[in-house]
Amino acid sequence: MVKNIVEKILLAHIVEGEPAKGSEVGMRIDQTLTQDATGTMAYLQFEAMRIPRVKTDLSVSYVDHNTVQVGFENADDHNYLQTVAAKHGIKFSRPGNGICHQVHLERFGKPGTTLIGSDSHTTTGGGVGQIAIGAGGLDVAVAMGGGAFYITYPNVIKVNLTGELKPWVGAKDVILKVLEHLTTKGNVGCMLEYAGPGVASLTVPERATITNMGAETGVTTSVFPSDEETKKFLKAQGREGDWIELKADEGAEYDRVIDIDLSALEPLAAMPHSPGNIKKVCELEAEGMDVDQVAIGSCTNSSYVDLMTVAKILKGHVVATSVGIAPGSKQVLQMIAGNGALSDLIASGTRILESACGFCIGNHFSPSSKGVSLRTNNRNFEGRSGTKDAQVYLVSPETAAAAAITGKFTDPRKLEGMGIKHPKVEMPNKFLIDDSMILDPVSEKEASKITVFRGPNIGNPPVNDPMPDAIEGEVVIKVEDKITTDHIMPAGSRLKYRSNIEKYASFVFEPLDTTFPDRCKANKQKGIHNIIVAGLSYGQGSSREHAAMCPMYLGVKAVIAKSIERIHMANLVNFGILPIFFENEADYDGIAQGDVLEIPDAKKIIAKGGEIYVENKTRGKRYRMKYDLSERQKEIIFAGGMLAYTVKSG
Ligand code: MIC
Ligand code: SF4
Repeated sequence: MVKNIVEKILLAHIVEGEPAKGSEVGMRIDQTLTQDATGTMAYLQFEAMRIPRVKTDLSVSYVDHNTVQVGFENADDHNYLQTVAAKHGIKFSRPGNGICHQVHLERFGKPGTTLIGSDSHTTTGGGVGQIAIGAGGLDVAVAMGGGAFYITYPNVIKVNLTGELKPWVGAKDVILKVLEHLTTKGNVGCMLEYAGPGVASLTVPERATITNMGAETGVTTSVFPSDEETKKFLKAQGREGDWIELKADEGAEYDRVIDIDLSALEPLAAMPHSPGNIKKVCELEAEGMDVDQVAIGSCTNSSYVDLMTVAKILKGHVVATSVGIAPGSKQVLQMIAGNGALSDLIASGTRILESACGFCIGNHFSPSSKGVSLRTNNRNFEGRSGTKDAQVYLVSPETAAAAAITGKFTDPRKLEGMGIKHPKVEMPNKFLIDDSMILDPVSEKEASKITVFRGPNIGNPPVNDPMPDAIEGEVVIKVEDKITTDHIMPAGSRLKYRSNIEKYASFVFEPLDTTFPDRCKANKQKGIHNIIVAGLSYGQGSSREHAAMCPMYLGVKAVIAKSIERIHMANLVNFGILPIFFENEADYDGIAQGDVLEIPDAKKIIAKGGEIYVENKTRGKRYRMKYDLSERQKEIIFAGGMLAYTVKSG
């Protein structure tokens, strides 16, 4: 059979279900990764499964999100993560070693394998030819225990690349172009496969920028072939032995093809407040906009070549605005320190930030009020930067550096006219390899000697009751289209409560309605079910399972939406919240916050696969609904969530 790359990797890993487009398949997972903000819950859930040692080929726990801090919470979490990793066979990447996706690509990503991670940008691994997928922490815990990971067998979209990038145009501009084609909604259940003669001209770190931000389209993941460039990268990382060739067979089929001519691309930007809001940088320049802040880094654009490019552009200039740079990993930071580029950056007045997520997750370096911030990361959701009215634009390192010099939105191609030549930075033939910040776990024999550290911030994962026969309750909130997990469960200054669900739950929907948690709690006490009504693409963005776990803790029993994004949908199921959809989207308009809704016999009907209706008791209306749940997912919801289900089914 003639196969594309996605099919090749998936077919070699499917352990359950039929590989038919749209149906659920379970796949074997070779590698897992977690980061600290989602990791504590993932490991608490793993511990609850009572499996002594991970069963994957490789599991790595990274600390990169909650690093800067006031108070004891983050440091306590780090201690928990380090000890739990040592005990259960997991490698531990210490704080300071870098952002999980950057470090994983450098040191562990392996073509032809499967990786899931409790972070939506795990897709970065596609740059090295992995099927790498973001998932909720509980799914990662199950995979660490040797369980399958379930996805919808995908439609595969081929992104056919021709030509070569012109100077001043970067990999970021490629993915922004893809976002212009695909937008941020309507791509659930698809995977992107890059192909065509243009692929060979992109290095692995450039490919990883593209697969990283593919997450913003809502596809399950994106993958590049594994070719001579991949071999070159792995060799430079001292891992040539991990290389295999991976290419689509001649005549392989795809569900859709998107053509992108790299030579025709121009510098692009994603405008506030969505990564899919694309405009040409030259048009924004024409508006004469002042830039208040530039932030360079994040898992999208913080590779060695990215930072060297910026350093060369800034060399000999003093920045005209506030500029922060966060190198993606210790490897990158040490290399630019060793060759003098860091010194050039410091001389230019840039503020050197830690090798961590930092500004991207909004836990420091927030812009000024209404400030225009140009950032090289992947998300510009409203308020995510920590400043509610900031205007965040997502751009390439080249465009960010141009603004750093001029203090205005500037097409980087204009720098030539200012005497700044395009710096052609090559990927090094040898990276600086030093894994001393990655701790190995102790042997199985020694594991009993390790005591897992639990600070006062670490609570037990909450448990849910089995699903009630009927759902009857109040619409506690009605939200619009494209509500992100940053709206549902804000990060930034609230991040340090990720391990303390009782506390963190008091911030659910904080950016939209601060009364939400108290209203939910009052209903819960009275035995009234809480119901969320949402528009299109509900739960976009991150993989944080807290966006399902905390609403569950507050007594939310159902989300009624026009559509729900993949990872959030899986998280709702994992925490026993029923996701159902309007058969007729116009019915959304007829429901208001405060309405009393009933889904009679919900459990019985869903078990049988029958037709389901929501009755609006307040308005005397009845709406036809649909659901898309596999038999496995139904069982999980009936049990009250994955933890209860896993324990029940042994
Ligand atoms: C993000 O970029 O939104 C995060 C923070 O990395 C999240 C994970 C989290 O919320 O902890 C993600 O992308 O999944
Ligand atoms: Fe960290 Fe930002 Fe990447 Fe999320 S998107 S993993 S917060 S750098």
